[in-house]
Amino acid sequence: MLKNNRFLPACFIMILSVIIVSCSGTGDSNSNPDPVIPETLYVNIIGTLPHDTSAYTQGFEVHDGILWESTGHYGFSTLRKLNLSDGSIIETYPLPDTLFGEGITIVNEKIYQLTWTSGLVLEWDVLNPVFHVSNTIDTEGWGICSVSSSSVVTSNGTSTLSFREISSFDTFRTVNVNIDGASINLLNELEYAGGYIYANRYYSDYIYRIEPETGNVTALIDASSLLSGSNRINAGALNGIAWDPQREAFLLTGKNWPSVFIVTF
Ligand SMILES: [Ca+2]
Repeated sequence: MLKNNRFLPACFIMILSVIIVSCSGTGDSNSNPDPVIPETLYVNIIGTLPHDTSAYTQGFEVHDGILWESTGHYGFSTLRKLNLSDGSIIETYPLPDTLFGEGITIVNEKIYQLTWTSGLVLEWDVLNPVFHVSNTIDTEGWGICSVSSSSVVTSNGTSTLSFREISSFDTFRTVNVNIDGASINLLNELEYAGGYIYANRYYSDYIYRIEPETGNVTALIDASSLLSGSNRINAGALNGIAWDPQREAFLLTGKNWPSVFIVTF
């Protein structure tokens, strides 16, 4: 018995070493040289606006005092021009029944609207919203945000964000969005503000704050408090982030939500 007990510490260290090696050797954790543990932030509601509950929100962006929204579903997809002060609809621009609207972003007075599976990128003039197909992409269109006057970032429901030239929509760089090395998939609506990309994740009440250079998630924003129990009944997933520079706040909504929430994190 005494002899066996002498081996217990050595055996314990060996087993522990095997466990540590097993955990650290899994998949993506080794592929990120500088993983980050994200902080958790919470939404602070400073106001609300009404939101059309028939709007299956896919894209949300503020530009020059106007709130622009893209909605989805075949036969119901639209681009919408909304009053930033009271949330009312100024104008609705329907898409053909064959197109399923997705994310939008605005660059150089042009609105770029993704479509889900058709690969078509629609370009609208801000002052005269009539669209034409400006480009195509070879993947599903989910979310989009502009990160400079010449480039945008798109999501396609995976963990990959694609950086694209606005002129061609060709991809010149990708990042894998991750938390401490583990990939985060189902990335949806996007927004670029303060040097970070903010992303909705489909079916999640969290917004992910992402470092554009690395794909590291640096903050998890818990937005689960936005909808009360009764308001959740017919509401879909959180999906709509727009930075409002005048209010210095984010506007958040979701698919078929009754409200737009004006929040800080
Ligand atoms: Ca957005």
